[in-house]
Amino acid sequence: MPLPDGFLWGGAMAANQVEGAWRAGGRGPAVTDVQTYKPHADPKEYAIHHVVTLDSIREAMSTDDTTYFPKRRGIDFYHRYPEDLALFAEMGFTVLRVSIAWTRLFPTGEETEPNEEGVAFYLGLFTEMRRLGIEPLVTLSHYDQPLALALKNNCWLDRSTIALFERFARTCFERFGHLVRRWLSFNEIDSITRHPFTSGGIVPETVEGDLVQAEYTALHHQFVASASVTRMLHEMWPDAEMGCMLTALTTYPNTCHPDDVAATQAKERMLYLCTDVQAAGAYPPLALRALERRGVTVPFAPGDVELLRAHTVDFISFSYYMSMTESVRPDAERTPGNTVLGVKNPYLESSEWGWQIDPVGLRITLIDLYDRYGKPLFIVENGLGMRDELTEDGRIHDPYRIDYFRRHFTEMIRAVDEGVDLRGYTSWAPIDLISASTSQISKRYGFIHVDLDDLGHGTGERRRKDSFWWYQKVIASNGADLG
Ligand code: BGP
Repeated sequence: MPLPDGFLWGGAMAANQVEGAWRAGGRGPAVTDVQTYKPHADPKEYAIHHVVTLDSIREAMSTDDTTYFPKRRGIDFYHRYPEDLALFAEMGFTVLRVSIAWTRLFPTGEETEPNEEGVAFYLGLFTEMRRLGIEPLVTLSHYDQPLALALKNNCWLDRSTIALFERFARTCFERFGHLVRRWLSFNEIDSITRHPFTSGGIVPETVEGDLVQAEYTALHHQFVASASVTRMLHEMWPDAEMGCMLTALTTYPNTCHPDDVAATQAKERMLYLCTDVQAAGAYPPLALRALERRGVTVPFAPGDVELLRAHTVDFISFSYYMSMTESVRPDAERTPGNTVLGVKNPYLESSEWGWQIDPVGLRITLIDLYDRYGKPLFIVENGLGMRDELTEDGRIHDPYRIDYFRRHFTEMIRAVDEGVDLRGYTSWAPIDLISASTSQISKRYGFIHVDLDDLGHGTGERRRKDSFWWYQKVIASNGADLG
């Protein structure tokens, strides 16, 4: 069965992983600016670059170095976006997911008026996208919390950040709302419990008391902020839509032993907590009890429960790269995934970075989420990070990437055929960019190659890979031709 007419095809990226120009145009420092690249890190080390200390932050901010701070330079999308957008349009994109860097608009997060140079940049970006027939799908918060807030009060740990985020969101809706109709509040909002600095601006060593409590306190503040800006968007732009965004860490029992099944059930409950709150409007009782048993108290303020219930999202988006298993055996072999360490599934292949490739898992995830919430879905990240080789004649043959997408699209279409309401798909990523967890570019995701190495050497030249032409054909056929 073909995908519905109007199904949106495109790609996804994040400001902190592509823009570069970290001090241009009045941008203030973000937490991603202090994430270093450790050239000899074992590729299977995951999330190593999310770990910071006050000393490492101070040391990072004492230098303008961009060699070992790859997110400061990205792929220079800030200056090169017209060329990149033209390449995306050549593939036939009808949607492109990007994020707005909070500190381009509010350099410390606390200014009362936005930085007009930052506003002008995004106005230019979204206007050009619309000119090319590409709908912007915009993430408000994609890992680049204001560093000033992190150092001042641990950012999202402090409830005062909600009002600052509301000011940022209101500015975005006022200045870009005529160009952007689909928004996402927080990228992988669940990830704050895995890397609190990147997702919440929390510097672990400065947290008094239990770090897990701090993570869930900050997560609650983000839930409140998400519901608040959802209400704001609907008031300002009644036809616009707000989505939540989940890391779909699809997990199977490692064996049919009831203990493995029970452990998987308990894990899945916490994996769905964020969509339960943002899409269904409340913390499920069993999740609250699980938090309580962990010694975590959710800091509800008067009005929070009513706000969360009244202002749920219009659609659910998620990232899906891999799946994993859960086992009660302490000696079970583990392998990295997307900022997680899961028990290895013996039936699946792994990428060089250890992520287990599971196309059927995408269908399982789509059906699970639609079954659970009955809201429209949007796949906003899916892709394969691999090392690509340039041939003598400057070509990049990436059959492994075509195979990954072909198998995932096949399962995605099967899920739609089973009745899932899927609105669109943006691959991660349409163009090579800086990896979130390792700050490498050598972990290449794109249909477009960027001539840069992990330390920033190269021309930055863009080259179409074989997968570029394949994806162009897939989009032209609305998914019917995956050959
Ligand atoms: C997700 C992030 C993206 C992207 C992706 C790939 O967690 O939302 O920003 O980075 O993971 O992971 P990585 O870049 O670590 O390979």
